[in-house]
Amino acid sequence: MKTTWWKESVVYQIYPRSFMDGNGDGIGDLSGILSKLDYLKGLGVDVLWICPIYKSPNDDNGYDISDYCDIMEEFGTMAQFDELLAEAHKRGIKIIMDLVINHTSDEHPWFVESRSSKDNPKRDYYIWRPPGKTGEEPNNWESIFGGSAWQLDESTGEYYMHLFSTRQPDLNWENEKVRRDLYDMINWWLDKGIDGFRVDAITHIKKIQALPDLPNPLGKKYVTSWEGHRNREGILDYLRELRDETFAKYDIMTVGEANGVELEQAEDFVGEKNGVFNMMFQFEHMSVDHGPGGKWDYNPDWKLTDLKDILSRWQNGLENRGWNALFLENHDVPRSVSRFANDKEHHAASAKMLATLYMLMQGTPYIYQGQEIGMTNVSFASIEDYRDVEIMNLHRDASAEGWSEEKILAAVEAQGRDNARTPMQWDVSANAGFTTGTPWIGVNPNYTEINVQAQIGDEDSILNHYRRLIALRKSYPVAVHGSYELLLPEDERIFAYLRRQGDEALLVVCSFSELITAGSMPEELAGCKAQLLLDSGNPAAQLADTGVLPEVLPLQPYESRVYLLT
Ligand code: TEU
Ligand code: CA
Repeated sequence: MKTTWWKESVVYQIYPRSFMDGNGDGIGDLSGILSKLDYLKGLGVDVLWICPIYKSPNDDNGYDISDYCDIMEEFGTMAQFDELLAEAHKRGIKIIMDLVINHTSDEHPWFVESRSSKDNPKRDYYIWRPPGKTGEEPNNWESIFGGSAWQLDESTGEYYMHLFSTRQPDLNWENEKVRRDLYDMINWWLDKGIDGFRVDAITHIKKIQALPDLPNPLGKKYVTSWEGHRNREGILDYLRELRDETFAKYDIMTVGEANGVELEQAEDFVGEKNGVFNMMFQFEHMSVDHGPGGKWDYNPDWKLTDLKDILSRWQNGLENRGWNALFLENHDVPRSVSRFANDKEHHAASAKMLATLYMLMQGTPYIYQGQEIGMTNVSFASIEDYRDVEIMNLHRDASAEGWSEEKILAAVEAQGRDNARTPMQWDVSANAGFTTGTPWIGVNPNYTEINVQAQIGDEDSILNHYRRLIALRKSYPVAVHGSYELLLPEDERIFAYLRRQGDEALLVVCSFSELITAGSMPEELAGCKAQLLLDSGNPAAQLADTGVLPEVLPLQPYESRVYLLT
């Protein structure tokens, strides 16, 4: 029986390595997660998405899997996973796992066999090609993490494809045996009773078969290769097969990481009738602050109207057709309060406002660990302090191109993935209460001010604001199911929208301004009966709450308000 519990759910994303260390070795683990289940229950979330915990040599922190059916040693044992699942279920919390099936680790037995000889039965599990005439790579595709997408394997003299790190060889989805083996593994996990999957990098599984060189107008050594492998023709055949052989047989939730899928095509991916996932992550709003040079070219002068356009297009576009996955953060992007608002003078107001903005849109909200306390970007002193393989590669390539160390550090500080991977800030004790040992990556020094302990008992905190937002979604179905209408589309300071269902409407008003700002309400709304359901802790707003929506709302810097209009 198909149900849609996932529409009413709020998901909390855990990056296990940085969440909570249970045994003092400096690395977060399963016993750490177990010890925080009551915290998560108290926050009110329904589902945990746990980033990869499978056996892995950790070239990309678990996204390089060497055994899909075993647990990474640093994280614990399968018995501990079973206990975690049972304890979560006892509390009414579901668990979805990360499903990484575009590639494996180079230590996966399939790859070890595959590279052993050209006629090994597993050779065709991966994508092998002979070198070009002068020994060069089979084509000019660039890896998503920089450098060539091909690695020469000395022993057989051929190259294998890796769209991510050299230690993440891409599986060959053209090979039916590969697909069968993956489906068996997926069903093995589903039979264990997990509640679904977040499906990693899934739009890259289909490569253009000829593997052609791509246009290279700038004469670079390797060229951005999306055209060759992102959401290519034929991918839906594989995705539908995947759905039918696995997901469709269970009452679970699935969310695809769907880089490169445009709204026009979203119905194929998440359509109510024939979609392959329940919902998907689209990433358009994650490049709103990218300059012409792309991700590493941060543009602090990004425009609020661009953000409104993107989010509103997806809100309206999927209405009655599919379902949105709502997010401002994950383990691959900078912290939202540092990126989209003011993490210094207006830290708390900013974090609450951003929460209000996205959690009340139509879709299923995802909270990334630490977001609920307003964790910020980190600024490490040297490149040595960073751990991410993508950052290491950037350092290698950008240095070779002549970037100064300062320029590289500034780029990493603004956009690097390690911003999201510093340890969770639990309390004011050493290492933010994350570990009694030496953490695998430095703790953000601002943990003495920004931490769970400081916020949990403070009614006015960011953490309690998140709790109230989650509760609000549960008490007002309009917050989950209502239609979405953008207000004040041209305004560069205020993001406001309406949600409507039947006679009920929610009005959400969020200021992105550093200054006190007058928010002029649309004529048809001014004078409506309005009850202030939530504000970001501005006593003036509460005093002025007369039960009627004023024509002009005087908003404090980064203030947000939610009104129920009847
Ligand atoms: O990411 C896939 C992806 O295409 C991007 O989000 C990419 O990580 C980003 O552009 C680089 O900054 C997924 C995972 O979320 C990521 O952590 C993994 O590294 C990647 O797949 C490989 O498994
Ligand atoms: Ca540990």
